Amino acid sequence: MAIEVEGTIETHYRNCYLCEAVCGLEIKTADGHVISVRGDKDDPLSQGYICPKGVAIEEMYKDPDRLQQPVKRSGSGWQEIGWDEALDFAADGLVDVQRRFGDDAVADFIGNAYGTIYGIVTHIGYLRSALKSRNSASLASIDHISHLITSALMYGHQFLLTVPDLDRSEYVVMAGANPLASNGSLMTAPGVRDRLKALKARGGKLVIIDPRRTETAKLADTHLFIKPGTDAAFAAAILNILFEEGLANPRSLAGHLNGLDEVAAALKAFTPERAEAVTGVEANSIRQLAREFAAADRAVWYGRIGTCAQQFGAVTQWLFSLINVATGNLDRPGGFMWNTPAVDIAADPNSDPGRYAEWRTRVRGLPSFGGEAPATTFAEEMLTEGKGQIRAFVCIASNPVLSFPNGHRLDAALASLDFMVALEPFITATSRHANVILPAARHLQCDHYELIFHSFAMRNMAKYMQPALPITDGGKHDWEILVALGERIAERKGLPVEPTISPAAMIDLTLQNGHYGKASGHPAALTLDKLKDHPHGIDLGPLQSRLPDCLQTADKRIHCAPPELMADLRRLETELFAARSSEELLLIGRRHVRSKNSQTQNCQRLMRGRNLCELFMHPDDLAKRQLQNGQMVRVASQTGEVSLPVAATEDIMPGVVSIPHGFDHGRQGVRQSIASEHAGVSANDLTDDQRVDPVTGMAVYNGVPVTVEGLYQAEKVR
Ligand SMILES: Nc1nc2c(c(=O)[nH]1)N[C@H]1C(S)=C(S)[C@@H](COP(=O)(O)OP(=O)(O)OC[C@H]3O[C@@H](n4cnc5c(=O)[nH]c(N)nc54)[C@H](O)[C@@H]3O)O[C@H]1N2
Ligand SMILES: Nc1nc2c(c(=O)[nH]1)N[C@H]1C(S)=C(S)[C@@H](COP(=O)(O)OP(=O)(O)OC[C@H]3O[C@@H](n4cnc5c(=O)[nH]c(N)nc54)[C@H](O)[C@@H]3O)O[C@H]1N2
Ligand code: SF4
Ligand SMILES: [Mo]
Repeated sequence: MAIEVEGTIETHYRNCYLCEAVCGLEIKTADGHVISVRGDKDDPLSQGYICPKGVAIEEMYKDPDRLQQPVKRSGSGWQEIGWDEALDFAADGLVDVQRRFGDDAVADFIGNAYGTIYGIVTHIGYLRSALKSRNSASLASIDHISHLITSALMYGHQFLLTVPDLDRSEYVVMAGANPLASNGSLMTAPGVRDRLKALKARGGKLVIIDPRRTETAKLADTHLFIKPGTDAAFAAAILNILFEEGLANPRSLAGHLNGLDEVAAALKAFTPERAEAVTGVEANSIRQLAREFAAADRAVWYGRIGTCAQQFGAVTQWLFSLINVATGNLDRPGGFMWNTPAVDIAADPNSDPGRYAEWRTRVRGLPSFGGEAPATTFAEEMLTEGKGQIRAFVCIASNPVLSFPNGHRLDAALASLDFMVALEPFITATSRHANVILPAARHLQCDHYELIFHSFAMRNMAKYMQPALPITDGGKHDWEILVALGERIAERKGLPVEPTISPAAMIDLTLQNGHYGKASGHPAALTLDKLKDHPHGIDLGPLQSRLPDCLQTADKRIHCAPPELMADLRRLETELFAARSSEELLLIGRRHVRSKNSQTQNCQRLMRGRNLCELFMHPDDLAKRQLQNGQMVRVASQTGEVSLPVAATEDIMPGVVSIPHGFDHGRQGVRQSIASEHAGVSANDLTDDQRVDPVTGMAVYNGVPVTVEGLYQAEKVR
């Protein structure tokens, strides 16, 4: 059992829900309150590790700004209403818009928080099958679609996502990732600092490619500054060297590949000298890295948000995967590997393998992917009149006004809608536009199976968590809200109301039939009941090689040269290698241990200390503009401008500036009191929804041209 009773104090084992590391927590509760949170030393993956955000869960649990029940917006402000009334009102509003303007007039979006709310993953389809709108989108196009499309086109399924097997690697290259701040992404590696230190202790090497000398770069053996947005040129040059110097050796992969020669031929023009001119990395450093990587025993080349959320995100992730393929490091211990999840979404025959460009969006003609539209099209689809215009929106577990590129345009678009519903526990910069807000019960009141993040873990793992605290106030789970809303919409539209089962029951069935399930004959014989008896989670061993069985391409081979990505090499030639002004500053993002997207700024404990929302800039760039450290500056881009203090640092490349995202909770109507006091500005008032990776519609958060000018001196703002 998950609960050991010690007097009135109960101990619960859960996972932290604030980042992808999903650290195991030991939570003590008494009389309906959390009294302590610490790392669970018996969690097989995190082994007691916890960061400051994990500890802050205690304060976040009792946040007084959190909505206790649904609220409806009226002329005189927000009014608390009962669940039945709220759900009827939401369904009426959405169906009314669909009756008047067609099904596609209602859009939906599921954002970041869904990764740690498994019931949204299991039951989002219930709402969508009632809405029947093609304007459905998810986090993919603002987070990881470049990775999904690479897996879909190369391996046959978007969820065949590969992870760096850090714990067994001898040579790790990380580009566009700063796991010491983020704790890792598409790489569930709690306590990553210790894992990287262990790599070095066993004689391994860590190489970081990043326009900023990050916390992770400071730990690395080699750090290469790269000009933002140019990683595709860098990776193409690496592959070119591997092919030209005869260093390519796919080893045991050789029999499973299609098209590698075609890639080699297409990359001939991408020499290290040309890459140097574009990336700012010396040709000799590129050569040395290619040779060392090829010579290393068990190496992995990994890229994350900095190389995904940029103009050539898809091509970059594809080339990175090919570097692993060409050196025989795919599916190899210590290389780029697939997890073998206990609940394997890629193995579900009903899952979308990542169908590409089945249709194109109305206004800009961007391709659909996996049945979804790129979320970066939503503002224009809301603002552009005509048949198919979006006029209502269901926003789930997300704060897109602060997270989408060109957030202030989306802000205006949301204000223009006929109707909006938010599944969200706060009145945020986004949900303030809703007609009705449906707040789910707190994470700690919900059961949870670690469906998404254990699929990217450094070991195969299964963990089910029972609620730590009961739902006392008539609250609902997100999945119950999705079902209740879906049912009401279906009834109103005269569609059949489908029966459903709980997320836990679904997981139980899939577990039993999965890789380690009772039905498979695996000795672990997993069932949900068995997981309930192991509250710290069950360790299912190190990552295993899965080729060729896991492949879902028709010919069961790895497609190295997907035409959709090969075609984009031409854009690389024409756009990336075109001459650029050396005077422009390029904006990139940044993450800090003390903040998580827009979710943690209402927590006093995390907001104490130095202001995080500063512009990082190289001292030479300050001097050129006669700016002083700490001074207020105005940063302007093609889409907007923001004013914030500048912090001089030699850790950032000259010509590059950085602002973290998720700030600016000071807007009128936001009810997050601590966050509003420390408002800061939104980096996404500078990013541009019109400047996306055209292959996928992926948002470009990194490499945004901006100008910076001084406002007034530091004394006046401090
Ligand atoms: N400039 C710039 N912009 C970026 C990025 C960047 O690097 N730079 N990164 C991008 C990335 S990778 C991401 S993932 C996105 C994140 O973008 P979003 O999807 O907006 O994620 P969050 O800001 O984390 O907001 C999550 C919301 O979920 C709500 N929430 C919390 N718990 C629950 C719950 O139990 N149920 C429900 N229904 N809701 C809940 C929170 O209150 C919050 O409003 O931002 C993107 N935007
Ligand atoms: N503390 C904390 N942890 C988080 C989050 C958070 O907000 N705070 N967010 C979570 C989410 S939603 C995600 S998706 C993950 C992301 O996890 P990571 O991918 O590790 O995210 P970042 O820490 O933003 O690191 C991105 C790095 O890319 C660099 N970069 C920017 N542009 C370029 C470029 O053009 N080329 C190269 N090579 N590098 C570039 C940046 O300088 C930065 O160091 O983190 C998760 N964990
Ligand atoms: S590293 Fe991430 S999952 Fe672990 S305690 Fe911190 S916020 Fe939570
Ligand atoms: Mo993300």
